[in-house]
Amino acid sequence: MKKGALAILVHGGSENWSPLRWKDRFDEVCPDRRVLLLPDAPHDPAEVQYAAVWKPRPGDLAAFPNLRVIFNLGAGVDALMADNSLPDVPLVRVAVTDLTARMSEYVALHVLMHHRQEPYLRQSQREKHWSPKSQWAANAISVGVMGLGTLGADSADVLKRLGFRVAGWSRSPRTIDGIECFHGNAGLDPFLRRTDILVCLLPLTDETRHILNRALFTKLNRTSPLGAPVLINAGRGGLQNEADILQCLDDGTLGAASLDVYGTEPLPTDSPFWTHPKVVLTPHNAADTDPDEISKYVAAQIARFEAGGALDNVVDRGRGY
Ligand code: NDP
Ligand code: OXD
Repeated sequence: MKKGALAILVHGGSENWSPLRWKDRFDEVCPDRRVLLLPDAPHDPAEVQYAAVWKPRPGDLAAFPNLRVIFNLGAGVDALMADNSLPDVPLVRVAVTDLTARMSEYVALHVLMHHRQEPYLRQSQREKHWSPKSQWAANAISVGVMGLGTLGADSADVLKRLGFRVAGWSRSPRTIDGIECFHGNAGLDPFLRRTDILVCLLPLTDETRHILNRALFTKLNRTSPLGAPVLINAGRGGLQNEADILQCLDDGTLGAASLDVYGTEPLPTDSPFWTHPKVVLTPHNAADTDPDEISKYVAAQIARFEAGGALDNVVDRGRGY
């Protein structure tokens, strides 16, 4: 007998968010269940017990009266939390080794890129002229990671193993071997004061919206070997005040920025970020959600849940992440 249906609602735009690819993967890992690719698949809303979603339209999920669990197909749930009609059922997010490793690759790549002066060296290459500046050691650079959750803690560990002096900042106290841990409002200023490269891996919540602003940037270490502090944001665009970032790059408060996420995505063609000489952009692909891995993760969670087990990585709606 077929079990309760799984509805797929995916609105991504890039290749890994191809709805058909997700449908194929879920058909394979949930052979005993109807997998409905919405909005087009004919269905009775009452048959849907599970939803696997990425940026569904507000109100979409309220249509299913027998929904038991919502699986967000990414780590960040800010888009779902903004839906006032979100059904009051467990909301599970992605926290898997595959995604975590991808984010740590991105963070290591961009920290090393700024540390090793790659933008300057590539420019020199194009100009066919070397004039290398002195290269400091990794242990001369303090990296500060905002967010010490699944992604931040792993990135911090990878950076530590590369030799950087690493600190992290979280909401509640954390202890991580070899990482100087700060937390809460009281911990923010001392965390910023020692930071040469700021990596942001926070979730977007009411508390963190626009936290990356001029007032925060001015508190970063002004005596870094890099000359001026560097910002790397792979959390969410809503964490950053983009006008402040541009002004701070122009007046030297910031030396450079790597941005993966933006207030409006895709980044509008008239954004000054595209051509800014101190900015390195990526298209919100710091850590892609892999349909093969994540469909298996969701299917395993459903199987465990139906056998009476607990769901993993359930979002705390009060905290917003
Ligand atoms: P987690 O929920 O595991 O970790 C969140 C961390 O942020 C925790 O350490 C938490 O503190 C901290 N935090 C939350 N609110 C505050 C606050 N107000 N003050 C200080 N610290 C705070 O999330 P993940 O690590 O899995 O993911 C982080 C974010 O990365 C996602 O929400 C998403 O937005 C983004 N992301 C981006 C991707 C991309 O491709 N660009 C891909 C995947 C995720 P505490 O430890 O005390 O709870
Ligand atoms: C996520 C993302 O949250 O890809 O997983 O942004």
